[in-house]
Amino acid sequence: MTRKVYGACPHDCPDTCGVITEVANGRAVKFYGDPNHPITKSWLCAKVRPYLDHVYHPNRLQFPLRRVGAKGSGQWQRISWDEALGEIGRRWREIIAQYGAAAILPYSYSGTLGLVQMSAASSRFWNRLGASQLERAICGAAAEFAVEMTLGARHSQPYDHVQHSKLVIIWGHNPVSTAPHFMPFLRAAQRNGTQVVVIDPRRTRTAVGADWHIAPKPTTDGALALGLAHIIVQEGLHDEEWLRAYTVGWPELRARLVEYPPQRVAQITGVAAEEIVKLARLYATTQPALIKIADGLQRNRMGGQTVRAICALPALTAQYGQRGGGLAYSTSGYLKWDGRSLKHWPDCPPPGRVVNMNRLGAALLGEVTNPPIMSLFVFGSNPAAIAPHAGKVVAGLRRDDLFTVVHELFMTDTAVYADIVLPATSQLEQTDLHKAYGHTLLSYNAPAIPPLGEAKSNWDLMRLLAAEMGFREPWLQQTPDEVIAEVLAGTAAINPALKGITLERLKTEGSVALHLETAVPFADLRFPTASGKVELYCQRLGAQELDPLPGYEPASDDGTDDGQPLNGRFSPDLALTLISAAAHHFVTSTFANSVAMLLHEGEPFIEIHPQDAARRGVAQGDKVVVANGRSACEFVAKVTDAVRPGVVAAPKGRWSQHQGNGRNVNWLTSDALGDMAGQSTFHSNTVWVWKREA
Ligand SMILES: Nc1nc2c(c(=O)[nH]1)N[C@H]1C(S)=C(S)[C@@H](COP(=O)(O)OP(=O)(O)OC[C@H]3O[C@@H](n4cnc5c(=O)[nH]c(N)nc54)[C@H](O)[C@@H]3O)O[C@H]1N2
Ligand SMILES: Nc1nc2c(c(=O)[nH]1)N[C@H]1C(S)=C(S)[C@@H](COP(=O)(O)OP(=O)(O)OC[C@H]3O[C@@H](n4cnc5c(=O)[nH]c(N)nc54)[C@H](O)[C@@H]3O)O[C@H]1N2
Ligand code: SF4
Ligand SMILES: [Mo]
Repeated sequence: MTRKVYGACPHDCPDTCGVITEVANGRAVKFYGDPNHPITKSWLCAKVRPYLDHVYHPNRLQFPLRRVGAKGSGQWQRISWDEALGEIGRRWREIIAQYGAAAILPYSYSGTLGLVQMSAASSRFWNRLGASQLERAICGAAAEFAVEMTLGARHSQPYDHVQHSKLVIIWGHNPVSTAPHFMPFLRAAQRNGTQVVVIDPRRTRTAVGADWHIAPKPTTDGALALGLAHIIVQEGLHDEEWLRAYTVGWPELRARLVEYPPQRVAQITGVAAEEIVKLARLYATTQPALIKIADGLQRNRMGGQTVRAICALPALTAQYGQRGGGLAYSTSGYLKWDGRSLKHWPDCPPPGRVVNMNRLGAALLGEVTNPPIMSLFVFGSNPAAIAPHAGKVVAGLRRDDLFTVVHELFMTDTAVYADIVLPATSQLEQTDLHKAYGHTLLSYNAPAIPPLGEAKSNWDLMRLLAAEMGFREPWLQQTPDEVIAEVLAGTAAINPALKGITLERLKTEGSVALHLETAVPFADLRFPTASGKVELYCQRLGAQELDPLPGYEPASDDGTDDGQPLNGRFSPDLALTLISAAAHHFVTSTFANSVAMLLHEGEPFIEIHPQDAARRGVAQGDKVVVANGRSACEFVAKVTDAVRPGVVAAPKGRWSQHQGNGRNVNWLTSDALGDMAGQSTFHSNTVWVWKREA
């Protein structure tokens, strides 16, 4: 007898696929895409198709472990859950007595994106405890902020509206790998004549399938956007009437555009002036025109302003509010969970101080004081592998006086340094509710199998921790379904998008579409900003001492470790810019311990342009050192013109424990913050490359 269980893919991906697990005798035997899901349409990506290998991976952690050797030595002793919780409670009570609860830092991110296992589990208990707050700025903080400041909300076209677009500019985004279910819609549109332009310093899988690939220097896209705007205005291709009616600050922006003639923009971006002119004309005369972005574009020091400048283009050409036109970024703004019912703020002590997750290493090493961080609790994230400046993160994790607990499915680069490791359930073993950032369906995930070994879900662990700390509030002890029901009810009271959507319906139907008045974002041309218009000039940015107009400034990394001199080790004219974008077969570091995925990805490699390789005496397949003031890592060179000269690329997500000298690409990345919202700056790091002598 097999049983079918409906669920949702929990991983950090805009598609949030509907999945079906077939279960026989308590074991999952088949796993596939839900044929009735309008986005998934029965197929899953290469990463998640063999999901049962992930769930039943021989290295799954199944029991609590206590460190017995030195930190990082890999010597463990199996303990019971009671012992583990007792030790955590005892250590925390000591820390709280001496330093206060803010000395405890929970660190979690996108292992799962569920309402219960991510959102409730990363807020309720920690708020009640009064722990430090984590500024969740590692991914798309600057773009989210820039879009909200400019347009008022993150609203985006459904994938299938691309059939109405005559032109699609995919800008610093690689959906073939990172939003795969958008691609069949795009390909269908292309067959009907839609033109596709990709703007990316790398010839990505997405760029290969485009009509035109433009490869600017990283971090210069803001100038490129302003250069396009310059030409559009100069040639009178803009819509003056629309700008006057629906924007704030058009005269000011217009004055600024004078600074961005094609020759100057060509110099900044490395894109030929003729190409810039051609793209401006194409964009302004081929409508509806859609600009599709994600977060890679803004993972640098100019990310916020870059997104602001791009947001101005659909305003110049009156593309907002058009079916198939405007900006496609994220659908997350349609449904924001009611903070009160989700997080229970009013029932908690005042929020603890905020620690930016991009500064984890620095924070552990003393940047954060009063109180210092004395305990770190990691779940749903692998900071030793995914946070910038990993050398600092690892040095922090090695601190003898830091009490570290890691709740994980696997012995990751982070878990290796824990004092206590707790086993976590996979999505097949837990209950959750998922909203997507690429579409507007809400999906219920029912548990298909019992937890492996003694694994517990994030939420069940939070319930146990709350009990251990003596917190008796019922909202800390709810079942997952009770959490979902409470948050749905609280959110429905303030957001009509949930009209008619109940837990019962979600449980029987699996996926339910949000109730939106129209699928076309900003169809009524009323923008939920302070002014009700597109804010080309944004007062609120000015108030934060940020440029209130979209602009561009050169902003490169110096490749140093917090400004420490490079001591002549690296010659400035041999510097390269390192991008570490999404790997096709991993989701950041998830699946990077799968033998099959590792075979697909091959050895840890760095892509380098033939000119740059020749200058350094590097040939195809050579072992190379990639270094800067922060660290030195080992890769194999892939010599290819898929990267533009001056740029090297090594995908994110590799585990350090699987790589050359035990250091993955994040040993090289900078923990400097971007121009807005504490954004990470992974895609614009200065490095030097040379051939490794045998
Ligand atoms: N297969 C796979 N899918 C994923 C992920 C994964 O790791 N693997 N990660 C998930 C996550 S966490 C996220 S946030 C999304 C991200 O989704 P994307 O934003 O699509 O992913 P990235 O690969 O980070 O960046 C996209 C592209 O930006 C380019 N880029 C970098 N710097 C610049 C620049 O300055 N200008 C321009 N024009 N382009 C630039 C990179 O070369 C890259 O090809 O994907 C999600 N989906
Ligand atoms: N160099 C470089 N680094 C980057 C980026 C980049 O572009 N370049 N991108 C950044 C971005 S956009 C993001 S979003 C981050 C993502 O970084 P993370 O949020 O850390 O994501 P993952 O690497 O997927 O690690 C998630 C971990 O959670 C575990 N996990 C999964 N489900 C559960 C669960 O239910 N409970 C518990 N306790 N654990 C679970 C998984 O086993 C995995 O080890 O990485 C960032 N790092
Ligand atoms: S990672 Fe994305 S494309 Fe793959 S199954 Fe999950 S939601 Fe679907
Ligand atoms: Mo992300």
